[in-house]
This record gives sequence, structure tokens and C-alpha cells, in this order.
Amino acid sequence: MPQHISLTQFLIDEQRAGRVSADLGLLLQALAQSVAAIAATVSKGALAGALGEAGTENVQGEAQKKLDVIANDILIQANEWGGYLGAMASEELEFVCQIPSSATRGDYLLLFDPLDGSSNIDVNVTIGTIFSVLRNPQAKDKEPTEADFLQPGRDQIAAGYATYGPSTQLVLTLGDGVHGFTLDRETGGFLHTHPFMTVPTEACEYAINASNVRHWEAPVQRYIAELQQGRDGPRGCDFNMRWIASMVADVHRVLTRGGIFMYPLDEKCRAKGGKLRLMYEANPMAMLIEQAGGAATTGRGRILDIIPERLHQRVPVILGSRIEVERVTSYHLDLES
Ligand code: P6P
Repeated sequence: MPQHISLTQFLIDEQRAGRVSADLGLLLQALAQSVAAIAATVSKGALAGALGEAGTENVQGEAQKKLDVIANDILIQANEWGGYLGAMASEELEFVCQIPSSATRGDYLLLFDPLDGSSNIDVNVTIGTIFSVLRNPQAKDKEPTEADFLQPGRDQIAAGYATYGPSTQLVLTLGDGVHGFTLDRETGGFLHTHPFMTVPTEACEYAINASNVRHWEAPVQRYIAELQQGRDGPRGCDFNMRWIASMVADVHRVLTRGGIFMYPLDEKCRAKGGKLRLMYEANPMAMLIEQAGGAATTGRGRILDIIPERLHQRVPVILGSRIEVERVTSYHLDLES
């Protein structure tokens, strides 16, 4: 018996258990192949002529990196023909990406941030891909609209991310726990190396962009100040801080060894509703963290309960070890009670 089963075998087992449809299995296999292709290009870096700016802007008004565009194209081309999607949505595209007329539409909607943390590409720091799968509510002979995508995160069918780091890992949930797979570059296959990942309940590590301290709301300033007081303060222990500025890398660390990740509402991002995008960053990460036993809120409510209003809507994100998330969320609610 091999030490680790393959992603293919895992999905066949899930299908036999009735937790995955054949089409969802095909979608996840295509996503895994897309991730392996993106990993191959990312790992070549300058050798693939893939570094630097693309010279274009995305719908967010952000300068696109060449790899943003390459990753986006890989995901669309790998998934548009399979017959399991009604449509796709991407951080890099303003509007819904319809399935070509030559292909048939299917039961699912796929949303993704093709390359999260792309400001780290040119300095060779871990970046990632984030994806979310919803049910397609539209009849197969009709093109799904933006409104069809505006489903709360609690209705996600599956969610996951890939980290392009020292190894390439694919972490996903189908609603029955969180599973990690590691890419075997020699075979191009993913092996089930991390079954049933869980967020440690206790942790002494936090992730936040501390340069924004003057913009934070009082509850966040209170929470972080208590952490920084260490063992002499109300928390009674020293805390460590990490900030990679790549959500996938920071959340993967929290999922792996606990802690809290925060991009809260602050005076700088208040007008936009937050920094991170709800549909293809906050929702998939919130599903993964909750499935792993953690918690994910905006500071004022559960992320997965948000009823979306716009495809590229932004929200505050506070997620990780349940005890920590509940504490900082209670500080927000104390302020407003
Ligand atoms: P800041 C990357 O651009 C991103 O969307 C997330 O991956 C990351 O957590 C955050 O923005 C970093 O934001 O303000 O620290 O550069």
C-alpha cells in the first residue's frame, strides 16, 4: 500500500461515499491540473519570462503581474470545456466568464483568485490560488448572471487553495473536513499528505499588517495591544507576529499551527468595505477554517452568513483559532452593546 493515496483515489473514495458527484470530481481534478501548471510556471520565474508587470490593470484597479494573467488563463482554459460549470468568476475579470457556446453548461459555478499575493512574485515569496465552488442555480440553457453567483458562503459546495512555496500544496474541503495534498513534481500528481487538518485551538501567533495600527478600530487596537504586552499583560503569554502579505501563505500557517489572521475594517479601507474580497478570498478561506474547527468573522458577524451584494465585494476578515477569533469579535460587540 503506498504511503499516501493520490487525489484521484481520494476523490473516487469520496464519490463512492456519496460526498462528491462525478462532475464535482472532474472539476477538482481539473483544478489540480491547473494548479500543477501554474506551479510549473511560477517555479521557472524569470526563466519563463513570467516576472514583472503585465502592463494592464484588473477590475480592482490593481496593476496586473504577468503571472496574474497567465494563472487566470490557465484556470479558464482548463475548466471551460468540461461540461460541469455554468460559468466562472475571477478576481481578474470584471464580469462573469461565460462558458463557450461550443461547450455544454453544468451544475457548478467556479470562482477564483488566480494568483493571490502577487506583490510577492518578484521577491520570490510564497503566493497562491484560492477557489470556491457554488451550485449553478440557472437552467443549463441559460447563461448564469452575476446575481446567480451572489450566494452566501455557507452554501459553498467546496473550497480550497494552492500554495506555491517550498512545496506546492493543494488544501481543500468538500464539507467533510479539510484535506491537504502535496504535488509530486516527478509524476505531476497530488498525494494525500495531510488528512483532516485542524486549526489548533490555542496559539501564540498573530498575523496583521501592523503598519495600519493608526487606522484600526478600537477593538482591534485593544486586542493587538494585549497581545503585544505579552506575559506581563492580560494574556499572560508572549505572542509572535508574522505577516507575509500573501493571504494564502498566512492562512496556511494558521491552519497548520494555529493563530489568528486579521485584515480588519480600518479607516484606510472603510470606504471599500474592507481589503479582501468576499466571494473568492474570504468565503473559501472561512469555509476551510470552520471545517478545520476554527472561526471566521468580520469582527461583527460570521463571514459565511454574509449575503453578497456584488461579485467583487470586499469585507473585513478575522479568522483562525476559535478562542482568539471569539475574543476579538467580543471586543467589537462590547463596543457596540
Ligand atoms: P497589504 C495580497 O495583495 C492581498 O490581497 C492578500 O493576499 C494579503 O493578505 C493582503 O492583500 C496584503 O495586504 O495591505 O499588507 O499589502
